[in-house]
Amino acid sequence: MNAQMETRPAAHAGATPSRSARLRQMLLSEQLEFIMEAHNGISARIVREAGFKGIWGSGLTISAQFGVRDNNEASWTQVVDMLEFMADASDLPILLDGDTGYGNFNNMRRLVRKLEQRGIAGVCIEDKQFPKTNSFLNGERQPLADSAEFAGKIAAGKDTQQDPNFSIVARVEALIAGWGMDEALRRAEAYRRAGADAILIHSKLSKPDEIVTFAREWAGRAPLVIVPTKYYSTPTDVFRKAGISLVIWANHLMRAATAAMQSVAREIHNSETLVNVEDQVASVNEIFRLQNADEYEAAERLYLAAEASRSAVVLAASRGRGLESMTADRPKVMLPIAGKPLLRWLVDGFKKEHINDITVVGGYRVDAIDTSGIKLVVNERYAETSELASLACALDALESDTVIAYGDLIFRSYVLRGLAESKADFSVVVDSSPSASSNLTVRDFAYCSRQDDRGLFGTPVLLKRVTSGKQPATNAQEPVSGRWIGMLKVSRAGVSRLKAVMAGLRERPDFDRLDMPALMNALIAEGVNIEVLYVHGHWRGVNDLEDFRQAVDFAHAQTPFGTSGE
Ligand code: SPV
Ligand code: MG
Repeated sequence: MNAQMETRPAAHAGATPSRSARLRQMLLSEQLEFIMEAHNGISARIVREAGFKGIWGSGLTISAQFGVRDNNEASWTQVVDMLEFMADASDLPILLDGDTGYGNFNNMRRLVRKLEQRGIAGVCIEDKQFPKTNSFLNGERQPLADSAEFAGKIAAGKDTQQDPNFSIVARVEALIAGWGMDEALRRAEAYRRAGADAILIHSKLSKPDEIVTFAREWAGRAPLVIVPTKYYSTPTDVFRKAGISLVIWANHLMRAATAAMQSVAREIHNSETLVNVEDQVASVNEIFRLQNADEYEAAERLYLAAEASRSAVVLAASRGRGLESMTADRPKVMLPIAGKPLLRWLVDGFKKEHINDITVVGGYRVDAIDTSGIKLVVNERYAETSELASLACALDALESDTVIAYGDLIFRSYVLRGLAESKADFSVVVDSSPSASSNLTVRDFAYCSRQDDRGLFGTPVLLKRVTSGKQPATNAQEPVSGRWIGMLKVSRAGVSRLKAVMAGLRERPDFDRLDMPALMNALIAEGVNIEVLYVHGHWRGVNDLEDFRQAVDFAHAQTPFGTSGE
């Protein structure tokens, strides 16, 4: 009526044997083997790291970690869900303590199917009645199952399993319930005949006498499994000599954790400080390690590369010429605009575009810069240097897609989004609105390969040069195309080119005076294409009091309900 008892694990040559094959091998091996209790994912991993070859999915300790009794108070699906975490956390074979099989032969069939689906290597069922009680609680009062009915349950399980190596261990409770040795042997033989792969003979005596006698009478008819919780002081060699196959250390991680938790909880409660326990508990890093946090980081680098590697450099070292009256105690980027500092507008804008790695180069009153959410580097020589000296302070850390921006910008979000999404190695935003280039007090005029006729959609436009200082007299041959707004995007591939050009510029005696236009012009001179994204307004830079006033108006227009602007 049942499937033939497998005697050889079906392992594939060369491959690691399956979990079920490994458990079967432990049952069949000549030497005494050991498995250790686990009750959740982390304890399963700890069992593996200690060197054990298998796990006991203890009914007692899985119940206990849920905070319920070992009386089938946790449902069998809750147990199986926990086993899945345990199997994921450790590649060891798990032998589930399946209590009574959670019902009759039919429940057993479903249990075996579900355990196989979740990679569990075997199940042990005991010949008591559902719902069971732990064997060490009033054992004599516990009714045993009818042995024929229980044999049918074993057979049903064996007939259901798909994997020939899945093991069913039959646990004999006759000694626990006080039914005597003969009944124990009779039941064990009935279960062996029904197809059990091994017999667990349980005893609650403090000496191993019962199990040694049983093993002698049993005489190796099938592998024997024991749980020496009560006869713990027995030298392990006694089990070896008795011919036991597998020892289950059934509850010791739960008991160890419980003692440690009680003592630490008490200590922290009483002392109202962590200082006394810090060296006695596992470090947070150890918990991360057991959770395999490193693997997550590696996967993040692999799969979130595009998102994770966007960065920005913000040039914010200057006090701000023309704004001296407002910048005695702070750099320009910390001036409040509609309720928050200029720099925060910029940082928030970057974060909205998933640019989270933001390096701000400070200089003047760097102490006043709000550093939340940014990395701050300092251009110590800010007073006698210009923009490229500040950029150089952040250059070494650059390796991903990077937006280099002036610190005094506010803009509509599409302006940055377009730049961040540009596929070109180098790209800039140029404002082609007439007002942008008509103010001759400003700087950074851009000359491009085509003027913005606002119908350029899809046609690439390249930057030819950018002038710092005042706009030269209008030249009919080369009209100004607009104003560079102060944002340069460099792709990951372009970063090494940028570094090489910067290295060349650093050789120049006037490096300390060079600004961003000088960098872009040097890139162009080296044959680099800088793509232009035209916008038509929708941004403000703050260079003087008038800019500041306009930026405040602009910022108010960007806030949903028009903040007070304080
Ligand atoms: C368990 O670990 O849940 C067991 C072993 O069944 S014992 O608690 O000894 O019954
Ligand atoms: Mg149990």
